[in-house]
Formats: sequence, structure tokens, C-alpha cells
Amino acid sequence: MPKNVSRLLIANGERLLKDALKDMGRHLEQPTRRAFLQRSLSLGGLSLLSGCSIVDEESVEAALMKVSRFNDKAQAWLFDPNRLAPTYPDSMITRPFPFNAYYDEDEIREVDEQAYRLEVTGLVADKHPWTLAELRALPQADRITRHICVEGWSAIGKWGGVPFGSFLRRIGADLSAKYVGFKCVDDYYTSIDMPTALHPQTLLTLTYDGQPLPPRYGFPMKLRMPTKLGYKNPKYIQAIFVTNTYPGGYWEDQGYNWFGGS
Ligand SMILES: Nc1nc2c(c(=O)[nH]1)N[C@H]1C(S)=C(S)[C@@H](COP(=O)(O)O)O[C@H]1N2
Ligand SMILES: [Mo]
Repeated sequence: MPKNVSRLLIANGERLLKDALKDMGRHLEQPTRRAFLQRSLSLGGLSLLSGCSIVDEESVEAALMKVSRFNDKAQAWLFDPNRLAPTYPDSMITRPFPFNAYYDEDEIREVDEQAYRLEVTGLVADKHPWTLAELRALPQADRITRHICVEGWSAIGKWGGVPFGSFLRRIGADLSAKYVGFKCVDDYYTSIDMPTALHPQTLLTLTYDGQPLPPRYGFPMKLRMPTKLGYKNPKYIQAIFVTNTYPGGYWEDQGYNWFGGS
């Protein structure tokens, strides 16, 4: 990506942010405003602001959302559908791989393999629900990639499953639609842009480290994207839908940046 292009985008983002702050009037004291600006003026840095107390101000939240949506557009524009994320040798796998969810490990949902069906809805030609056996019968791939969580850790893991682009083509998804959304067994939900859904490293995973995905890592299924931050990678997937209506996400609706590229 040319540096002058990213600089131009950041400069535009800055102008947009300053305009938004001007709109807010004098809600904030000068030093707070300055700290706010300093923390905000980087692409990607915005996603970390959700824990900040000034988010209580409705106007600040509106300004942040404006910039975050600008950030989504910039990231979508910069996203190279053919550029691959790094992959690693077996020896670099992080053991044990960390567990994370919006609840503790003792509340992990156990999904019954026999009763499970993956629902597929929205802008797709073939809406038949999938059993795990049917999904396992599709051509599989595995990859060792790094998972990065905004909470400040990263780890290398090995996931295997169905390349998501080939799955979307198989079900006759409208590949010109804007979003693919995910609903999970544990009430988590998220959504991604179609170019990322079709990226060659995006996998609908059924295995972790060569074994069926254990409950802690999202049995029966996790969408694994090495081009996106951890919270964009849904575990315990119950339903997949293709849509042009912005679906948001569990953390995204609380202020995390929607595009969430790493
Ligand atoms: N269904 C579901 N998926 C989820 C989450 C969750 O709480 N529920 N947490 C996300 C976050 S923030 C991270 S970092 C990763 C953690 O995945 P891991 O337990 O395999 O490390 O799952 C993501 N997907
Ligand atoms: Mo995360």
C-alpha cells in the first residue's frame, strides 16, 4: 500500500475528527480534548477507546462512531484481497492456546453434535441446513496463523476446515452482497465484509491442531480469519447469513471498530 495514500487517509480522518469535535461544542475541558485527540489520531487506535470514561458523553460517542465508520471505509479500501497473512511452522504453535470469550471458561456452551445443524439464510440460493458430517465431507485445508486479541495478547494456532469462499460459492451466495453475518450458540454475533469472507485464508474451521474443535475453541465451528482481530472470529457458529443490511456485532455495537483488520 503506498505510504502517501495512507497518509492522505489519516489526514482526512483527522479533519473529520476535528470537525466532529467542533460540533460538540464545549462539553469537554481542554486537556481532556487534547488527550482524546492524541489517542484517536491513528487508524486502528480508535477501537481501543471503548473503555474510556468520556464515552458517556453522547456527542463524543457520536463523534467516535463517525470516525470509526470512516476507519471502516479506509480499511476496506486498503484491504488487499490477495495479500496473505503470515503462516508459521508447527513448532511455533502456542501451547496451551488461550481461551477467551465474554464469559468465563466454566460457562462454555456444549453443543450436541447429532442435533446440530448450521443454518444458512439471506442472499443465498441453497438454504438447506448443514450437518457436521456434510461439512466434513467438503474439501478441507489447514493453516497455522497468529490470532491477535485487542485485550493485549496474541497466539499462534492451527485451524482446519472448509475455505469459506468455496463454501459461499457452493451455497450460491450473492458474492456482490456487502456483509456476511454470524449468530452464535452463546448469543455472540458479528459480521464481516464480503472481500474478507472470500479471502483465500478465511476458513470455516472444524478442527483445532488436527482434532475436532474442542468446546473451548468454539465447537462445532469457528470462522478463522488471520486478516482480522480476535473478536471478528466467531466461535460456536449457529447461523450464517448474507445481507446488504449492516448487522453489527457483540463488541462492535459497544464501540469496537467494525472492520477490525489487523
Ligand atoms: N461465540 C463467540 N465467539 C467469540 C467470542 C465469544 O465470546 N463468543 N470472543 C471473541 C474473542 S474477543 C476472541 S479473542 C476469540 C478467542 O478465541 P479462542 O478462545 O479460541 O482463543 O474468540 C472470539 N469469538
Ligand atoms: Mo478478543
